[in-house]
Amino acid sequence: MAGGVGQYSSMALDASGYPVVAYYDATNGDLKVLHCGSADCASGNSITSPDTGGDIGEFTSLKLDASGYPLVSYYDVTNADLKVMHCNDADCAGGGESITSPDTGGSVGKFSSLALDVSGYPVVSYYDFTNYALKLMHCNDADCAGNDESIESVITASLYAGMYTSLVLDASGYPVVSSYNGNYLKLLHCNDANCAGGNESITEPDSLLDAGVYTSLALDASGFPVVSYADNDNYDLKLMHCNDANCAGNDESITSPDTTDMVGWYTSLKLDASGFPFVSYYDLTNGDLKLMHCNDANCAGGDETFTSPDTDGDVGGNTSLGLDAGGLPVVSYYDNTNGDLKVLHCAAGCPSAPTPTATATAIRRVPRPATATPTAAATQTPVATATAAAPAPSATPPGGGVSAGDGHPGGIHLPDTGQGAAPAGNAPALPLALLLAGTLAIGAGIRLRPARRR
Ligand SMILES: [Ca+2]
Ligand SMILES: [Ca+2]
Ligand SMILES: [Ca+2]
Ligand SMILES: [Ca+2]
Repeated sequence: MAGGVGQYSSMALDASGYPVVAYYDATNGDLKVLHCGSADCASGNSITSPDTGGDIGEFTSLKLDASGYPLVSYYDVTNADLKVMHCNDADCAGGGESITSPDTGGSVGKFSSLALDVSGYPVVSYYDFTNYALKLMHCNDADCAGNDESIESVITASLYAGMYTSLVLDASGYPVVSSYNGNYLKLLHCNDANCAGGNESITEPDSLLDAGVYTSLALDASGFPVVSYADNDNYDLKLMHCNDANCAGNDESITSPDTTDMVGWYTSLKLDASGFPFVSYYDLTNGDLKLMHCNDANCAGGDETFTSPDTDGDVGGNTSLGLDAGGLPVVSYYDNTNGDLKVLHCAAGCPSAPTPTATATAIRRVPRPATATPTAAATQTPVATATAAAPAPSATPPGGGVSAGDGHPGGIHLPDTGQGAAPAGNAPALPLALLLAGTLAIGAGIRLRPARRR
């Protein structure tokens, strides 16, 4: 197991636009939660380890409830179970969080994706490794407590069904899930809130073999799916925009907007106010975080905007993207060189709507204190701040970070640094194991080409 903290990050922005990030502490095998004290995580950050039982915390997916309290789905490595945590405060601090294991049947819970229904009850898609199925859980309470949730095996017909799930609820509260079945991209649209009855719509809208890993799903204003994913045949970023709610008819718009080098892992997708995709992802060749902002709803025309806002070492794993109130991107991701969680808040220069402005950067390192106990909340302040040639605050775009000038557009912060970098040479022997791990072999994995499978 690689050391470090920050893998499997999943981020949401609170009502003030401050990032809240769930992630995995590989050094201690714990789930951690960062709640930033500012929009750029520059000060007042809270870092907690609310669940330290066994080796837990992979494959996190985080949403905030109506009170701003985190709900997180994640994987219990020790017991091979799905877990759900519902915090009773905005920081998951002080103990008393609800932590349940609502599905313990077989090896379940990898690749989880969480949404909340109109009552605030969790809906989670995830992978059943024992039965090679995509499962859908709909809880009948806000904590997924009582061992009485609705759990359905929805896609079971294909080998490895249910990897890389990304879940969104449609306007009726019915789940829509993108996933990968080991060969192809799958799009599930359920006709009820529980995906029950064995009568859901399941399509295979991209006929390209080995395209469909690292999916991230959003719905456009019509409820039609938009999905970013990686093409592991050509190692390109792909973008699908469906022309119907089910991605049916084999007539969707599918583009490969970034074909430079080997790119496209760890995608995270959001739509801007115009419905144009923003995608964060990993550049395998260069070990960089990349951002794409499309100038149309289909990312068509070969004229999208690309930036590499962080090229410092091998960075960009497990990206999770948000857009602030000004439409500017905020990204949590993993620094594989240093084994750290990083958060980028683009002040300017990142692909932003409507107009990128001057290059501006702030980099702060906020080391985790060596004395921190696993269960204690730690309020932290930056110990080093880089500021230079900062434009006037009034010139900073809405939600923009502090500005400085070392060439990186945007504010990059390290809210949680691990105790040592991930070891080199951790590439698994089997490419599929690489895919199942979901997070390994950043950089080192560029020569690992998943075998074609039929
Ligand atoms: Ca229940
Ligand atoms: Ca149904
Ligand atoms: Ca269609
Ligand atoms: Ca375009």
